[in-house]
Amino acid sequence: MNNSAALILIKPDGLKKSLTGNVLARLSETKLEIVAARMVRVSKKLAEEHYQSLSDKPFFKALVQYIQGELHDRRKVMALVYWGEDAIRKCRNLAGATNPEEAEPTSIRGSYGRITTGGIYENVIHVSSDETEAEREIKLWFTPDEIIVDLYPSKEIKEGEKKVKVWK
Ligand code: IDP
Ligand code: MG
Repeated sequence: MNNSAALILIKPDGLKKSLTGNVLARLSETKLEIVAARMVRVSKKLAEEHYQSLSDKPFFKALVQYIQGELHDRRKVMALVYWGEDAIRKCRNLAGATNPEEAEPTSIRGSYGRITTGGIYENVIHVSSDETEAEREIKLWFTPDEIIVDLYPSKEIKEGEKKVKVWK
């Protein structure tokens, strides 16, 4: 068994096109477990940190606007963590290639994605690319208490009166 976790984001174009149900139905084919889910209003800081490895690309600024929902008047994304055997590979296969025109037609991106006239790849979902990226991304989008299994080491700290868990 090679269990892994993958961060999935239903991007603002997916939400605007009412594709949430379709995307979740496709992902359920994997038989993986959803271990976290929440709607997130994406700050510029979160967007830039999420896509930090692409910061030198010419499309970076547009990409940050896209994931923040500024191009779709939907200032939110749905963030989920899928967990189980080969989660990353299975979810990326279902998502299809980054460029929706090159993605397999039956994949999520092939079915629902498009390239805008401005050249942005609107490809409906994000899926972590490998285990290192998945860990970095999941820790960015979720606190330990928002995930129902112990994926990564965490520790308790005192915040005023109450104790909260943070990533170690
Ligand atoms: P991935 O989402 O398939 O892992 P990445 O290379 O990590 O692909 O790129 C992140 C996102 O940036 C893509 O999903 C897409 O929305 C956008 N993107 C990547 N490459 C291009 C490009 O060449 N032109 C326009 N947008 C791009
Ligand atoms: Mg990527």
